[in-house]
Amino acid sequence: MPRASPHVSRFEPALFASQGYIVRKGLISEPIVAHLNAATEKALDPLIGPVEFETEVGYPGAPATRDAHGGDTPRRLLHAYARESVFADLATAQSIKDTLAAIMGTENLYLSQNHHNCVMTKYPGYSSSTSWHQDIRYWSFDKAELVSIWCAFGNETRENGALSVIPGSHVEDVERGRLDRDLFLRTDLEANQGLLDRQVQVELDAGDVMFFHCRLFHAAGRNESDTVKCSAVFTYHDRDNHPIPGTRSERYPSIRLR
Ligand SMILES: O=C(O)CCC(=O)C(=O)O
Repeated sequence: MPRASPHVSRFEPALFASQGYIVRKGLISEPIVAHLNAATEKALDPLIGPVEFETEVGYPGAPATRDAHGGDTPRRLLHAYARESVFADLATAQSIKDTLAAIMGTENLYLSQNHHNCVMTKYPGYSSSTSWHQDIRYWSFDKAELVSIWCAFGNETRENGALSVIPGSHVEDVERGRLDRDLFLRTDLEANQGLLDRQVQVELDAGDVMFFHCRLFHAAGRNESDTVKCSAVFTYHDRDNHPIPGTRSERYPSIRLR
């Protein structure tokens, strides 16, 4: 039984169970956010790898090739945990751990180093939009029971490409045929309109952290503002939920949260 924590209200686990996400406002303090932004700026100019470029995902709006105008636009600064201690400290912060323990119902928590574990960068002009999907498409684990955090380093609005979510979609049974080849929700199908009608925009302020279930459908638009939007994303699982051997989810060992 997870211990009671001053960081978590008693309503949040129930809210997470029904919605598939919660937002903890101002969980990360202003000085830490300033430090996260400074470390991110340092990693962006000159660009420090490993990086995923917009061209690699090929989502709507992404430049077609690395030679194209904007082709060198980063989408993710990968391996955030290993970059600078400020990122590792965020990923393992007590307030994050307490919230995860409350909503996942366990103290035996592990941070995956495989996929996510990044700073998402969304650039004006060259960023892509991300269609409706569940993050479980990236993962190969015994159970579809992983939780990610999304920590905003600045304000996230519809204009600069904030996330939208479909509350409660993490418990929906969505047949394979309702998803496309790449496991995005097919917006052309009548069968999906009811789900899509439930979408809500999640606007965040700097230091807010969204916790979301790996089966929650979410999407995001392009950045139509004139400044880059940055946010850290980390994913956690419980000790008894193992990555499938030989898959990308098993490539690097998970880090135990102490
Ligand atoms: O900011 C975005 O475009 C959304 C990213 C996202 O949902 C993902 O990479 O799983």
